[in-house]
Amino acid sequence: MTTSPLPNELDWTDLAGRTLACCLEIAACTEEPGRITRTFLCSAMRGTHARLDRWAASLGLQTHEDAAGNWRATRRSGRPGARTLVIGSHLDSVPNAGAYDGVLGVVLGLGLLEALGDTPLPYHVELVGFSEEEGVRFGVPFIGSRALIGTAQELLTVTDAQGKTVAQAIIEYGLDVAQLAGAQLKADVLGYFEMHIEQGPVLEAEGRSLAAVSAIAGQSRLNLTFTGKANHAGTTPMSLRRDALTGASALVLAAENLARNTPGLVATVGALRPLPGASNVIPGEVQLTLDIRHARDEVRLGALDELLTLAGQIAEERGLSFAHELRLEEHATPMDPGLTALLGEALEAEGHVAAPMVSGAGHDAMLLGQVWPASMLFLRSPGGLSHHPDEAVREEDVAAALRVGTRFLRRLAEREEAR
Ligand code: HGY
Ligand code: MN
Ligand code: MN
Repeated sequence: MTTSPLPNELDWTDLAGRTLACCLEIAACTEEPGRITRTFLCSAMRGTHARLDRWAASLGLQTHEDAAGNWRATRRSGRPGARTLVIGSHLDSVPNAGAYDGVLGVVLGLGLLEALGDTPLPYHVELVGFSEEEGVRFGVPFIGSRALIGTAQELLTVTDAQGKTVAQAIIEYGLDVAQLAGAQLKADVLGYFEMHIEQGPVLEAEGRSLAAVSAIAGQSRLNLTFTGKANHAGTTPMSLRRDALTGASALVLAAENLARNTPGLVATVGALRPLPGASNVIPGEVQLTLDIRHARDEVRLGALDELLTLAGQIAEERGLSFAHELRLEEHATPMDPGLTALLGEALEAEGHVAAPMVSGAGHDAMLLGQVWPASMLFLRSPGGLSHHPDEAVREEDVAAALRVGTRFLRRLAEREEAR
């Protein structure tokens, strides 16, 4: 079926247009008027789910929201003993986000199910819009996908900036936290498929619409704290200062320098907060975040070790103290070779290059890939931009993804029938 022609009566451009329109309607579901911000179990998630429900209802899909706030839609197979294919991505966003990171993968899943029409499949499809992947509200990402694989329980006591726990957030949103274990997908899963914007410059530079993903880079996310002594900015001689901000700045530049000189390594300090934060007070404390990623775990962990050692030396030289807290450690996750090969066949059947690429961004596929075979399809990011309001995706690439995804699901059906 990979090479058999796709239904040409299907208007793929129209389907792509409706996919993009749905993403833009969901972009209006935000907790910050004037910009796109949708964090874990914020009220804007209700409108997001309602919009997805409307498309799902038109396809006759049963939908529900699980106790972790994941949006779930199910397409049942008529085959006895059928396994389940999970298709998904996340519905939360970073602050002041674009309209496509995460959301596009969920809406494309609906588009694929529409393209399939009533074609019988020898497997069930579970479409999931994960409630939380970015880690913005609680500082720990992947709450939604961890609930699906049954590892979210240990997060229930993590607190947000207001001191509220994950459990309280679930209860306040109106969900039953006692049912969290029930969010775990216990079906016989044949695999996971996630479609996502690349969020980087590679596909655009290569003039490619799409690519399969070979592996997702491992990542470490930490909170760091340098502590010195606050003092008067006007009366304290430079030689007597214990300035936490200049110490932290030395580490920030060292992290950049190390990453610039280590092929494939990226290091980012995304947040830095000097305290007390007044212009005439020497910062006595600085809290900052560190995000380090690499496709090979040994390189990432070696770089992290080097920077933490350096931070201790900087603190000692400057009369500061240094502390760090590991918030996230995700190993590099290879995508399933079998599924990725089928995706490659679907790409080539549509005239695309099948050469897979590494993902520098983290995805829910990192978590599901710990339990089930996972695969990802990237769409080109114009300008290589993401986590930014100007994030975009081309309609022709969305149409291409719908065609390739449809071929992929049909190829999976062939493989399941031959089992
Ligand atoms: O940060 C990431 O890698 C993803 O966008 N959550
Ligand atoms: Mn993101
Ligand atoms: Mn994402």
